[in-house]
Amino acid sequence: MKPNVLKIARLPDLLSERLYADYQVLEGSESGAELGATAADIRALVANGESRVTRELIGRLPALEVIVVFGVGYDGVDVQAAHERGISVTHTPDVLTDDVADFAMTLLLGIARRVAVADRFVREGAWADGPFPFTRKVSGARLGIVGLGRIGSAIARRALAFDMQIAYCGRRSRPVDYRYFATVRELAAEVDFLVVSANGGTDTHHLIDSAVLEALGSEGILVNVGRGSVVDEAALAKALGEHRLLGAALDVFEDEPWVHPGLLGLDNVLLTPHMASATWATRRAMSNLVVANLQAHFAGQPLPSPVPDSH
Ligand code: 8YV
Repeated sequence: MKPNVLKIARLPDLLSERLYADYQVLEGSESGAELGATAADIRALVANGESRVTRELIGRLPALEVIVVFGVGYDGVDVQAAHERGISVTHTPDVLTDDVADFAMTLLLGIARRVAVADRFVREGAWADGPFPFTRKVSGARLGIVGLGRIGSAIARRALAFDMQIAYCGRRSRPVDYRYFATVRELAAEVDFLVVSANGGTDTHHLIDSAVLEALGSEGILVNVGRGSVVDEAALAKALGEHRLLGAALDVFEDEPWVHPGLLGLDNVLLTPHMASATWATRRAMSNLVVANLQAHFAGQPLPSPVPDSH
């Protein structure tokens, strides 16, 4: 008999098709309220990086054995509640690192050189009336990275090719040549570009607040490819609207797909729909890793990419 799997997130068709082929798939919501008696037989839950898997949902699933996340971030999953019950949690690290780092540089260059605004300028015929205003130089500028994990380190490697001077902040200093700051505020005061590649969760909630934006200053640019919750979006919209910040480029938002209305009318902000890892190759690799984790679990084999106990 095929094991029962609960799917609570939108997943690429190529992954959904494989799940439907190998498992008895039920589609449900993050509350699980609609499941009724079917909840009793669910052995695996498939979510994505944005999903909320709460203690309540886990509590509704008495036979749950494994939670499989399609994404590297699992800040929405109550890992402690899962581990207390002996439920494993897996995610998809490494396979998306290059794409997210590539996209961070895309956003950084795109907002500094105002590519989206320049595109509109050409399309709207404004060029004939005069040249496009000058933009912000990237090569050689100072870059601050918030969260020097796998993705932050990959961003730093790319930025070195642009001769950027790299600094970072995080929970601890690492054995790297980049300058370390203990707080994000000190880091922001010393850089031209601040790139967020930090995890979400209570530790990093609104880490980028109005004080950090003020430290970054009116010549500073913010880029976020981590989690929307790390940035206080209302404070950011206000700072950008009052030109107390030069620009921001965001791929992630506090309440996706809702975007703070204060950001939508501004041309010093570049907005993309949480697409940093969304290339064909990487979504295929993430899908393969989800399938590999499920197969290993049901075969009693070690999981390829489990979430560690304390994170
Ligand atoms: C999403 C992400 O998971 O990996 C992560 O943590 O945020 C993304 O890759 C992806 O959008 C799937 O929903």
